[in-house]
Parts: sequence; structure tokens; C-alpha cells
Amino acid sequence: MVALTKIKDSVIAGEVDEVRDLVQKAVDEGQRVKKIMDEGLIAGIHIVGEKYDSGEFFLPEMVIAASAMKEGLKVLNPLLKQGDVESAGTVVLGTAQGDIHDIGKSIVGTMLEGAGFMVTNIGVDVGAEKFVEAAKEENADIIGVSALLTTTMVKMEDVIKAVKGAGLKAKVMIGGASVTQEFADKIGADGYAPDAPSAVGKARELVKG
Ligand code: B1M
Repeated sequence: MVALTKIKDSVIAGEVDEVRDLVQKAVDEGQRVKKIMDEGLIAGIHIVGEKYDSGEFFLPEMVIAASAMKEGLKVLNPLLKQGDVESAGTVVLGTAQGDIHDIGKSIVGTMLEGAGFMVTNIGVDVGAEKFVEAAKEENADIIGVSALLTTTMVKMEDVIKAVKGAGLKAKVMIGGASVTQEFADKIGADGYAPDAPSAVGKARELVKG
């Protein structure tokens, strides 16, 4: 049985092939996908963040660890998508302007798809106008904005203002490591979720109205 701490350590060490192989092995052994993700991949990348914070790691280590994590996620993605088939609603999802973090947002997107939502991922570093345009094009029920930096969280408010200004029906849901419910309330977001599973619950709630 693959020890999930081994996956965690390989993410920290940025061992791309090792992460992919271990995750595949854990899946083949029948280990739970959520457990592999939480106790292996996410646990590893969090330690990378702590090491970056303490000055032990620098940007190159963070970049390579992120690549290793993404490789592991590629193995898990098809399994995360297995869910209901009936369309639960339409979501336009992107990372706020100035922010290029996309791992968490992509997990949220994949889990929403697994729950039956049609998701259009419009990428990273997305300005308010682009969110509005995409929401119009897709006739979105929900606009999902992710941000990991305290400097880019503030851009979420621009999206909310632009959506209201354009008179769209879409509700705005926000999330990301530094975002809180308190911040969401302050900027007038329709919803906030701290992680991918709760983003699915919140999206269902928002679609119901
Ligand atoms: Co950066 N980075 N980074 N980084 N990075 C953080 C966020 C940081 C906390 C690290 C630290 O200092 N400890 C720090 C931010 C500090 C702050 O502002 N508070 C930081 C910094 C400073 C930076 C740079 C400025 C570094 C530099 O250049 N000097 C730079 C900024 C670049 C930019 O965006 N303009 C930078 C760059 C990078 C990399 C490119 C190297 C890489 C990103 C690669 C990529 O995404 N393709 C990277 C990484 C990997 C991290 C850490 C280590 C990990 C982020 C991650 O993927 N987490 C991160 C430290 C940390 O978070 N502990 C850090 C795993 C992921 C599953 O979690 O994204 O939180 P998360 O998503 C969760 C929830 O938040 C939630 O669900 C997800 C799944 O459960 N969620 C939502 C996310 N979006 C949601 C949306 C929703 C709902 C829920 O609704 C729409």
C-alpha cells in the first residue's frame, strides 16, 4: 500500500514523475481519491507554502512543487469528474486579475463538473470585464472567482461591481486561501466557500436561489 506521506514528500521535493506514479499506484490499490488529494497532494503543497514563508524555499522550489502536484491531479481529475449527469447549472470560473494561482480553482472546477455543473474555465489573471463577457456568452448562473494573494483579493470586488453594473442574473461565488466569509460579506459576494467540496454545496444553493 502506498503511504500517502510518500506522495506528500514527493510533492515537497518536486519529484514530478514520482508523484504521478505514486498517485496512480494509490488509485490502482483502491485508496480513496479525496484522501489521496488531501493527505498526499494538498498536504505537500501546504508544507511548500510554509517553507516559502519561512525562507527555506524560494520561488523555483514552489514552481516545481506545483508542477509535481499538477501531475498528480491529472491522474485524479477523471475520477473527480465521475458524478451526476444532469446539468446542475452553468459556471464561469477564473482567477482574479493579477493572480496566476490556478491549482485550487481547477480542483473546484473539476468537482463542480463532477456534480453536474457545466464549467467554463476562463483561466488566470482575469479582469472584471472578461468575467462579465464570459458570463454573458455562457448565460452563466454562477461566476466563480478565485484569489490566493491578499493583493488580488481586492479585485474580486471589481467583478461584483461589474456584474451588477451589467445587470446580469449570475451570482458571484468567491474563494481561495486568503478569502474569508467576512471578506465575502464585506464586498457583497453572493457566496463564499472555503474548499472545493463546499464550493459544490454553495453552488447548488446559489442556483436554487
Ligand atoms: Co504562491 N503564494 N506566489 N505560487 N503559492 C501563496 C498563495 C502564499 C500563501 C505562499 C506563502 O507566502 N506562504 C503567498 C501569498 C501571500 C499572501 O498574499 N497572503 C504566495 C506568494 C507571495 C506568491 C508570489 C507573489 C511569490 C513571488 O513571486 N515572490 C507569486 C505570485 C504570482 C501571481 O499570482 N501574480 C506566487 C507564485 C506561485 C507559483 C506560480 C510558484 C505557484 C502557483 C502555481 C499554479 O497555481 N499554477 C505558487 C504556489 C504553488 C503557492 C502555494 C505554495 C500553494 C497554492 C496551492 O496551489 N494550494 C501557496 C501557499 C499555500 O496556499 N499554502 C502560495 C493548493 C490548493 C489546492 O489550495 O489554492 O487554497 P487553494 O484552493 C483551495 C481553497 O482555497 C478553495 O478550494 C481549493 C481546493 O480545496 N478555493 C476556492 C480556491 N479557489 C476557490 C474558488 C471558490 C471556492 C473555493 O469559488 C469560486
